[in-house]
Parts: sequence; C-alpha cells; structure tokens
Amino acid sequence: MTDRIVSWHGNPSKPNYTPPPGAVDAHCHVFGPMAEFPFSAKAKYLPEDAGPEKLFALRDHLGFDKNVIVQASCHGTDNAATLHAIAASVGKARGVAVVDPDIPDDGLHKLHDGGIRGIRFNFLKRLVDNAPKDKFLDVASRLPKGWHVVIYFEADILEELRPFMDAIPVPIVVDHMGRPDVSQGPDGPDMKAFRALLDSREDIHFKATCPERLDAIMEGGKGDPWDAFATAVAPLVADYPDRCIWGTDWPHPNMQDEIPDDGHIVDMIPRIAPSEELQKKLLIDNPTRLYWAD
Ligand code: 0GY
Repeated sequence: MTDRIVSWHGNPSKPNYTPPPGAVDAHCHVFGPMAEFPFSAKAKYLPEDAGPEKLFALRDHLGFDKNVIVQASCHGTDNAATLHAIAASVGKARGVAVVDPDIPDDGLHKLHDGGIRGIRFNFLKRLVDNAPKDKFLDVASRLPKGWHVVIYFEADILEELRPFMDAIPVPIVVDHMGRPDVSQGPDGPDMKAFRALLDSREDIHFKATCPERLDAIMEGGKGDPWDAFATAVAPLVADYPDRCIWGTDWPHPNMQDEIPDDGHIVDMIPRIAPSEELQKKLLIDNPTRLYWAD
C-alpha cells in the first residue's frame, strides 16, 4: 500500500437546500494529518490528509453548525486525530471512538473528557481484520453514562448479528442503515429486515446516510442524483422520525472511483425529510440528544 488516495471532491457545489441553524453533520471523519497522526499499520486504505481545517471549511460551506467525527478505520484504535479535531472545533464537534476492548475504565473517561460520546463496532471485513463480539459486549457494559454504541455492518449479516445487538446494554446507532440494497425499494427484504430490528428495541437509531455508497454506480446503483436511495429511505425517516440522524460521510473513505459532490449529498435531505419538522428532528433534535445531552 503506497499510493495515498483522495476520496473527496476538491470543489463541492453550494447546496440548494439550506440546513436550519444548529444543524449537525453527524457522520464524518478526519484523516491525519499523517505527519502528526500516523495511520494504523493495519489500515486497509491509505488516504491523503483530510484534517480539521478542511472539515470545518466544508461544514461552513454546506451550512452546518456542528460535526460528529467518527473514528475512521485507517486510524485503528488510536483516537488522537479524532480528539485533536474535536478540540480544534472549540465546542462544535463531538466524536465516536474505536477502542481496544481491553481499554481500562479511566481510558474511557479520558475519551469522554475529549468529547467522545460513543464507540464504534465495525463488522466490515474489507475494513477490519476481526470483530470480537464477546469483548465488544464487555466494553459496551463499561461505557460512561450517556454513551451509545455505533455499529457498522452490511445487510447480509443483520440476522446473524441480532443476538449480539440484543445483548448490547446501551442505545445503538446503526451506520448507513446497515447498508440495505436500496434498489429493492422501501418494501424490499433488506428494508423489511431493518424495520424488524428497529421494532425490536426503541433505543436503536440509524444514520440516513450514504447515498453515494448505497446507490453508487460502482456498486450496481444508478449514482447521483441517487433516486433509488431517496425512494427507499424517505419512508423510513417518516416512520421513525425520532430515531434518525444524518451526515455527509466526508471525506468518503474508499470512494476514490466515484467521488461525490457534497453539495448534492446535502440536497438529499429534503428528499428524505420533506417537512421542516422532520428536518429539525433529523439534523438537530436527534443528534443533540445523542451527542450533546450534557
Ligand atoms: C464510512 C464507511 C466506510 C469506511 C469507514 O472507518 C472507515 O474506514 O467508515 C466504508 O468504507 O464503507 O462510514 O465512512
């Protein structure tokens, strides 16, 4: 792995949609800068630097107020780059960490002081080497008060993960709705299975995110303007208005073959949340409850 990849748009358009004041981009990442925060030896991709200055410039350009920075797999379990970005935001960012499950309790509390409010369990084999469920459950039982668990998995392992998710003792946020096949439409098997998961517990939330991944030409979708995504996801947001959050997914890890325009990604918001009331829940109320409760 020698070439460092660029997966983000160099000049994203200004969205037509204006987010309400206080809107949160609740799923984004930082990469490096590598000289200060080297990537993990186990990283599955080696990105160019995408540090806090770039992230906050994009936040302002797109009309958002705050960010939730999710530790990207290329940084492994060293959360220094994420913590650095949160500190640089001066109160406008919080984060989700990836931890070694053996982390001591005071390590978790230090992360809390740095603005972390959840930990991420990643089950994507192309991103991580192993996902030890027993150890994950142990650390999930030791989280500071008010934290939650973020889970990233693909639709084909949802059923297999159900007992594991049932055992998680804190609220859950599912990345990208567990990557359903949006071409199946809102009533297809993937969305039905995901709705069954949501109906099994009232404290499971989801990110109505990633049209650029779930409806990507390179993955068999139709690409921008991501109509299949809008059709499949709008009913989910309408039916679970208090359990959805939204994010850009900038800098779009691994998307170098089909780099999305972030302005277009923002313009997906009114298509999946048509009313001002829904937009307020999606962009302000729900992420604030999860990340800025204190
Ligand atoms: C995402 C998705 C991806 C990557 C990561 O941590 C990561 O590297 O999250 C992916 O490649 O699907 O949420 O950004």
